[in-house]
Amino acid sequence: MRIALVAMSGVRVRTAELAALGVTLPGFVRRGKVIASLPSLGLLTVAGLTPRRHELEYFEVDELEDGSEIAGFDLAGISSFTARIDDAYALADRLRAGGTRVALGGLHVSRLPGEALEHADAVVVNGAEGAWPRLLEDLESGRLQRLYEGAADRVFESGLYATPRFELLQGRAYNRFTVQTSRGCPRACELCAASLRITSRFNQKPVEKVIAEVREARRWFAEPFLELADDNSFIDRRWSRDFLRAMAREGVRWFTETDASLAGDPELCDLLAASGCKQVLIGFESPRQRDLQGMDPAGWKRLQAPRILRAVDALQSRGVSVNGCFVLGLDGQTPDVFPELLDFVQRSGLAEVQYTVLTPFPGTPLHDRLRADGRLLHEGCWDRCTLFDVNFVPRGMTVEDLEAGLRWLFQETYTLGATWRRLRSFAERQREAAAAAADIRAPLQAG
Ligand code: B12
Repeated sequence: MRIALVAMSGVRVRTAELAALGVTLPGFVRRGKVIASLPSLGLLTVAGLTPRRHELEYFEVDELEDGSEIAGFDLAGISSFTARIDDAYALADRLRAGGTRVALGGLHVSRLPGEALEHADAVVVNGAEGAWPRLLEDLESGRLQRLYEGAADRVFESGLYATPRFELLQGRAYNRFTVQTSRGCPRACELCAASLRITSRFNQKPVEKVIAEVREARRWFAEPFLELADDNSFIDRRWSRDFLRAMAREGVRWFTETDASLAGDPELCDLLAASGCKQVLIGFESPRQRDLQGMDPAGWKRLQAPRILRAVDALQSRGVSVNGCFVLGLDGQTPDVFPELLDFVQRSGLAEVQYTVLTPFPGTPLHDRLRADGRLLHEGCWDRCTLFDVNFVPRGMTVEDLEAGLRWLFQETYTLGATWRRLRSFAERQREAAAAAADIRAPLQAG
């Protein structure tokens, strides 16, 4: 069969004032460009699970005029997050009208398969592992089912998992690629739409498998920057040490998402710096404990709040920059949060900062709670799930306060001067830390 794999790429913001700010503020534009240039690891994984007798082609939706380029295919597999699911459905409708069968997969449709089935011949929920090969067999033999349930557990085990097919990206201008080392996060924060919602437990890939994938990807990219497509990379400390030692030998520059707990482990921080890790993104959510009430079942994030400055320092003093993420619109927040947060960010020395709006993604406990309380503004308007558009009634301020506060924070934080000051101050620390990291790396590379 000829199969098209279509990634719903690009990042969108709906609110006009924010979209306008997005193209004028240097610090914002810079980050936007960086993140917009990632291929879809979900689809490359789907490709890996496709028997070689089938012919595959990879498309980024933003490179298409109207979808008519996807012609002569027996099947189109479309992957989308929530923010662009409406575009995915519209494309699926067009393709089906033209006679192409369509299968939809990914985080959004895994939560709402009924909605997705209105636009697809088949929907895959959970991971493609354990489902996609069956779907292809059924389609070939004329017995395509409507719903396929993929594995939600042990996804990385042989027999279920397949290495992503990075070679499909050949000839494309990506400067970054992703590799996944784990799926899920046990913290289970109320707002998080990450993959624990499609996995029944935390899944960890063996270190050798990760390194084999990094090497495979590097065959197709000249000087690549690696992003780990994880929800929280360093949950398992023994695995983390082995992984970081192995990465030090690969000589790759890389980035990942983690929680703040690794900062309390000096050996892990040293290994992180020596491993080539350039930046970690940490969802601190708020520096104020009162904002974090009920964030996660164990109250873990709340306990971390007073330790943020120490955590940032532990990592940045070793030359690993921290991208600190903060959420606005939490129930404990009143309008005084905006100046307080700005003051905190300025004192923190954070090299990068990201502010997002509390967002009720489908399938999250947050979505269900806000819905039950009648606090959702435009229910089912998924194109508002951008992390920047307000789609709920905040408790401690008005919607207008929240929107204005967010814009004000952007204007204060992402000017050329402020961005430059943050990066320059981190660059100094990075220079100071370089020698220490090299000393730790040398024996690891020799061994
Ligand atoms: C890398 C990443 C990005 C990259 C994506 C690059 C790309 N082209 O895919 C970039 C930086 C561009 C990005 C952008 C955004 N992201 Co993002 N991102 C991630 C991250 C960290 C990893 C995604 C990943 O590669 N996972 C690994 C793959 C293997 O998993 P997967 O995609 O789920 O695919 C598996 C299954 O879902 C299924 N599957 C997926 N697609 C298909 C298709 C078919 C046909 C089949 C059969 C199966 C199938 O099979 C795959 C293998 O098992 C996730 C966190 C996470 N846990 O996923 C957040 C995450 C996906 N992002 C999120 C968000 C909110 C965004 C933005 C809206 C933020 C913004 N405004 O900038 C945008 C949305 C852009 C858009 N076009 O919609 C949310 C999404 C929540 C949601 N329900 O939509 C997540 C979950 C983070 C979070 N915790 O909230 N992101």
